[in-house]
Amino acid sequence: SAMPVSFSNVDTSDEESILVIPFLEACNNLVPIFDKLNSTAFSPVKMDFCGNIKKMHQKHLSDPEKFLTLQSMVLDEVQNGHYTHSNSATSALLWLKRSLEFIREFLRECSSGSTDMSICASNAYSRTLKNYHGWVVRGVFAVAVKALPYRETFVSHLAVDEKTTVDPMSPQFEHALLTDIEVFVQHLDRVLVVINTFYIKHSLDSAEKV
Ligand code: EIS
Repeated sequence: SAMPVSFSNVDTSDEESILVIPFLEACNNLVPIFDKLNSTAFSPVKMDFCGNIKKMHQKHLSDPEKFLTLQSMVLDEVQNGHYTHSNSATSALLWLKRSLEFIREFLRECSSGSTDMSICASNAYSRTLKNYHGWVVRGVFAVAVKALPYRETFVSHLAVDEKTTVDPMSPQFEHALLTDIEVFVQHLDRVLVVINTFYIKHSLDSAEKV
């Protein structure tokens, strides 16, 4: 298999209850990719992404039975008025969902022909995170995007089993990769639709820039 990560374990059959742990595990599975990119340009991105995961995990641990689902954590904060705090689980999930939207669009770009990773990332960025970034953070993105490796290097980082010798240039690997990306994007999209619908329903999204 070519992709290490999957949101296939995140059940959305009940739209009001996405379990916290499988969701955070799926997010955590993405982190080794940042490590393999092995560049200081990605460390602010990784810190932010991991910070969101950590905040949500802490909220869950504060009462694991009460906070079994993402929605229960957010609704608890909506009820006590804490959802606008920048330290809230509501804010952490808002930013996590935006990062995941970026990843979804990035993978769509990668599988739709373009082999230039910077172009893929810039197109994905314009459709997602850029709308919430002021010029300073847009500059951070511009630096990170220049540090992206060539496609062959990048896709070899997506290979699950490092012990198997993968030749990222082989047609077999390319085929497996595209299939796995498609499945990954389908599951991620399904989860994002539910979270987005929930955020819209409770007016929790915001157009404010950082
Ligand atoms: C939020 O950050 C916090 O997340 C949130 C709370 O503190 C809130 C308060 O306003 O701020 O300022 C951050 C924002 N986070 C807002 C920016 C950080 C640096 C972002 C740099 C630009 C993005 C570059 C994208 C990277 C391109 C290359 C990637 C190629 C693959 C497998 C790789 C996946 C990459 C995923 C990209 C994730 C981007 C994450 C940026 C999120 C962001 O914009 S709270 O914290 O509520 O938990 O307290």
